Amino acid sequence: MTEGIIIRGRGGLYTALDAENREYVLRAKKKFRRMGLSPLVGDRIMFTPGNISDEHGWVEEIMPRTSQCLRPPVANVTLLCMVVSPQPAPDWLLVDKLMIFAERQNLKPVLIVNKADLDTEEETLRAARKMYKGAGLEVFSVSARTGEGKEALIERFAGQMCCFSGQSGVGKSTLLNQLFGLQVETGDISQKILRGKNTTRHAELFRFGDIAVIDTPGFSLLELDGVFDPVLLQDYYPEFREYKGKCRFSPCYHAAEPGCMVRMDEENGVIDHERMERYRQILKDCRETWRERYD
Ligand SMILES: Nc1nc2c(ncn2[C@@H]2O[C@H](COP(=O)(O)OP(=O)(O)OP(=O)(O)O)[C@@H](O)[C@H]2O)c(=O)[nH]1
Ligand SMILES: [Mg+2]
Ligand SMILES: [Zn+2]
Repeated sequence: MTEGIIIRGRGGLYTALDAENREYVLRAKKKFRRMGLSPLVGDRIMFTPGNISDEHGWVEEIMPRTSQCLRPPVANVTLLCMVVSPQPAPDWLLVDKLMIFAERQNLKPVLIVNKADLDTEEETLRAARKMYKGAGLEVFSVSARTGEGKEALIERFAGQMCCFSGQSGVGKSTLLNQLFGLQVETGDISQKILRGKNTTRHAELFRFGDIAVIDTPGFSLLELDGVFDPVLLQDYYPEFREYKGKCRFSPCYHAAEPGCMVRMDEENGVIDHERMERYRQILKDCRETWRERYD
């Protein structure tokens, strides 16, 4: 058996790379279906290559996953690269949700503000830095068009399994091309509604030395994965940690309770107001899902 990593999968056919970057077409053994398991892009596997005359070989084993994402469905990501741009305008609620997801999966999130060439006043970059400073989020500025800022990214990606994630049209595929000299298909942006056109249709992994990057289809709606007790939500906000046990009520949801230290610091401008507004929105949704969990 050979060791490999799945780089793409479509219609029950998977492509894997071996250590020498040779590609193999595989199918999953029946036992995986019984186990309720299907191979994902990013999975480390053991496989049998199949003979010359065979159309495909077989995925024999899937190694335990260190993390698993559902949207997009990929495995073993270590660095969740959330990409935003000035155009299409950033959806910060989506970024917040991705961060919650990253915390729940123990992934490291980083924010990439792309299209620096269009962000002439650095408006998007400054907004990002301001809102996510408290959370300690790393923020990178880059232009996939000019290549400005790409060295810092390549340095950060060393040894990581990166997953590009974000709205359609922010330039995930263009960035991949710029960073690694690829020619992945990219699309333009609808000038009328300033939105991407969902050019990338499937997750695909690319490997360069010790860096792996997964390009994924853009999306605009994200449901938080799974149902969880709303009281846990605050644990996924790194900036709330130092307030644990300091509010008058315990637990405190930092929403409308009197004597809440987080809200006090929000009023003092220590905690970002916009991020808090979105937190309250997410908390509300989270409570609804929790209430309806037995329906
Ligand atoms: N000015 C400028 N345009 C960029 C930059 N990066 C990407 N674009 C443009 O943005 C558009 C969308 O780029 P894509 O790379 O297809 O975007 P994507 O995020 O992969 O989109 P989906 O695959 O639909 O999720 C293209 O017209 C790119 O040329 C950049 O840094 N500056
Ligand atoms: Mg794309
Ligand atoms: Zn509180």
